[in-house]
Amino acid sequence: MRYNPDNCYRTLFKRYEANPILTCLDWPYPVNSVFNPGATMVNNQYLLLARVEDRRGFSHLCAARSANGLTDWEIDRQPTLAPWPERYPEETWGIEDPRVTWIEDLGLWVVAYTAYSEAGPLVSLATTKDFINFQRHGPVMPPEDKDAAIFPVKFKGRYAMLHRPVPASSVRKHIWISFSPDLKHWGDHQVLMPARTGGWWDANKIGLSSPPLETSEGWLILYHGVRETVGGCLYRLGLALLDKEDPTRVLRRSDQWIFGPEEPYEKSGDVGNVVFPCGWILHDDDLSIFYGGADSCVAVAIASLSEVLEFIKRCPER
Ligand code: BMA
Repeated sequence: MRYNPDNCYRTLFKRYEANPILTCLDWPYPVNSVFNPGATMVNNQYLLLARVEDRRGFSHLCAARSANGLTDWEIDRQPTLAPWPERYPEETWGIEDPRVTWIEDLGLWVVAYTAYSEAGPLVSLATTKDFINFQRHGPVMPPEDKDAAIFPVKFKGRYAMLHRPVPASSVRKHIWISFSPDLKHWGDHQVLMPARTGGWWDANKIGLSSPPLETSEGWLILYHGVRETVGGCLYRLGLALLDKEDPTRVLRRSDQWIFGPEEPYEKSGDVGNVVFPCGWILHDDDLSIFYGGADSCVAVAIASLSEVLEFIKRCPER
């Protein structure tokens, strides 16, 4: 396959000039780092549910709210959702990387997060109606599995979830889709989008970034590809499009990454060369991704959704 310069992205997502928007210095209590936030709108405010790493190395989730999604963040004075290992032993080493989905049917947000158990990372769910009180639903995927998010609607009466299991017997780690009648019991597991092989930027290991976004063209998927190099891993982002009625069908997938570590706050930090969004918010035509930079801070980049859709429609069919 040839490289097609006509379909090179220029800059789809433009960084906010005052990035990063949140760091550990903004936190009302001592923490090591603040990154990989889930995102949603609550009462007309942007709400980021950030992963916050304490100085033991364990993470919890903490909410930050702002009217414009850029400045004047009000941060909860204490952890919003803290690991509860006494009751939920899978949370022994913390909870990480929340993806937040509003489920109209239930009148609830579902938070899919990584629980870091002694047996490895796994997927847990919690629901909330206010980001103050949460109901835990416990683990829904055994270890090792992470990068999960729920679709906001049901398909033929079933919820659907994207996630990324890690098989012991293969170096390749793909994005899977699974279905559930009740958010608790999951089945019909299948590979949705495989990691590529060889020299590709997204060879061997990929994972969902933000939750699937419903658009006029289908479900827009933002995912990360992890490239292993002699200098360490590079986390970059690609796009895909799924059929609106049948999310097991991948319609398009970008050959090129569309966003990668370029700025100092993305290239250096606790884990350098990482951009890692767990949420995005659409406002009119503005699509904002909220992402962790180098496992240390939170930043935002904004694209025009219509340009993103124009781009993905020019990407190869699957
Ligand atoms: C992944 C997750 C992310 C993290 C990334 C880079 O496996 O743990 O939370 O940002 O690695 O360290």
